[in-house]
Amino acid sequence: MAILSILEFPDPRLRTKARPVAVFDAALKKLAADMFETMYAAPGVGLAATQVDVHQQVLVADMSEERDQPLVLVNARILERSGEQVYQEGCLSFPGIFADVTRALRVRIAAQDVEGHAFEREFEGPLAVCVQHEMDHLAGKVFVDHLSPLKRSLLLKRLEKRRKQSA
Ligand code: K1U
Ligand code: ZN
Repeated sequence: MAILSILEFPDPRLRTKARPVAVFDAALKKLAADMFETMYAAPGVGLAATQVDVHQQVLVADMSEERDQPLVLVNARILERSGEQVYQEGCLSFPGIFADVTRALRVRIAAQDVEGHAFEREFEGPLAVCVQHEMDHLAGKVFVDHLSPLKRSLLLKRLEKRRKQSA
């Protein structure tokens, strides 16, 4: 396994739309394993392939306390969304920046596992937030795109300031 480097905003590669996975081979299993290792090391609770400069529809997540409930979704699509929630989100591509984002409370997803087996699953609460956040990455979208222009520019200034301080 390997720890991959994570693209940081405003890297234009974060705007790439991921392609569906067509081949379920050993390379895909290695990508998922490397993404888990990268996510746990960061540390993070989710990671999209886009963030490690791989433009295929693969995301991983684990929001459990014990970090023992790994989830991989390949070619995920939202079948239904319901309700609304506001959750304070972070993003490994925006280190040190957090913002309240409004998203669906519940999503029903159709996806495949790394073997190519199709399944459907409903997510609710924080895990539903994480899945939607990662699916946004795969569509070339980032969490600050959900904010007002004023809030977004304040956060981006904060990100710039943090970068200057740590340079
Ligand atoms: O996609 C990413 O950049 C990962 C991101 C996922 C996410 C977090 C919160 C809400 C929605 C999506 C992160 O993991 S940021 C880091 C983080 O939230 C965290 C890290 C360690 C412990 C607990 C949380
Ligand atoms: Zn993110």
